[in-house]
Amino acid sequence: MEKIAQYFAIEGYVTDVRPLGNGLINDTYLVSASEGKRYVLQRINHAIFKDVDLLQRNIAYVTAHIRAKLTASGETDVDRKVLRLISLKDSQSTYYTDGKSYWRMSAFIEDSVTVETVTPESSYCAGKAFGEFQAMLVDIKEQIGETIPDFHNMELRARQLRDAVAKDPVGRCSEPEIRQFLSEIDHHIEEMCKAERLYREGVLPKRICHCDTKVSNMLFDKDGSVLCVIDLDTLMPSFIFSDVGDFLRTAANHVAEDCPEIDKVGFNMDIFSSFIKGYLESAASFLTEVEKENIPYAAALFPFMQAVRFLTDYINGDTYYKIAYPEHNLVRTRNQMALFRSVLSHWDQMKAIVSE
Ligand code: GN1
Ligand code: MG
Repeated sequence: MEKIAQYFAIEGYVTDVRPLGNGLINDTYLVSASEGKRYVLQRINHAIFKDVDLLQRNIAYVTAHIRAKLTASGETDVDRKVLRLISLKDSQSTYYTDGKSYWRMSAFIEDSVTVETVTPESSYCAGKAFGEFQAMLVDIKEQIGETIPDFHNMELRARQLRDAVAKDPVGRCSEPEIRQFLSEIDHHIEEMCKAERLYREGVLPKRICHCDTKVSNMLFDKDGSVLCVIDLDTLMPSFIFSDVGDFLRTAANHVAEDCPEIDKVGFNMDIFSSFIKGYLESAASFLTEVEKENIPYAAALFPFMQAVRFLTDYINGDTYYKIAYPEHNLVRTRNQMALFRSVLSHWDQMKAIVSE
């Protein structure tokens, strides 16, 4: 890895490389260099992100666009508010490949922290930050492609679950608990595919979204404000529900997405209301009525979709998400289904908060 890091245009030479973060898809390392600068080196999961060229182009376009906007608005701390890709020493390319693995590097953002839980204050800041992020991208001219086609398409996720059940490659579908989950999912599947229907009817737009706004993909400053959103692989056209929903799925859950103590799982309405306040303040300029009135739906959709994805992976024999123990994906499914039920129980309250 030291050798790979040296291919990038870093200042000085590499003095240390160590694992960083807890992403479920890519492998991430923190690189220290002799001139005191630090960098993030990532091996891109090429089995999942098949078009690395498109992926890196998306990130380059979006970060350049945001950088220009921040600079124009007089921002003085631009380097801590948007990622900076480091290109190779001997070319303009923003990734290195040996034909098997794909690597990229960005500048490490100093004095930033990641958190697993948020306070209502930082949730408000996160809401504002996502609204601003989407608002800044409303006028981007470059074509941003889908790095994973139909990534947050609930109809596709439902189909993938059905396919997994039909194949049942490791014989997990006969477990009574799995049968129960499948029937509960079936009960809600039609209402949860609402976004695709609204899109087909032409009343719901796609916008450039981050599509992986879980709390651990945000860098916070020491005072709790949001510095920057990281993990930009899934930047793509999607419904705004993606960013609202995935943030709430992780931030408003009382526990982590893989906490096995299911009785502790629940949806925190203080986090919901402060996030929505921040988000509606900064996104008001472009949101439509249909988008706004479906915010409670977004809050329900994401735990549901994530449960479907974890369950699909469990049935498939754990081929997609990194797992730390054999039942990890099952525990994650239990957790996300419990969160989904908790969100549904707050429906009227959520509607009241949004309209207020
Ligand atoms: C994955 O890469 P990471 O760990 O930030 C996944 C998300 C899921 C999340 C669940 C490309 O995100 O969609 O919501 O795990 N990313 C991809 O923790 O599938
Ligand atoms: Mg991540």
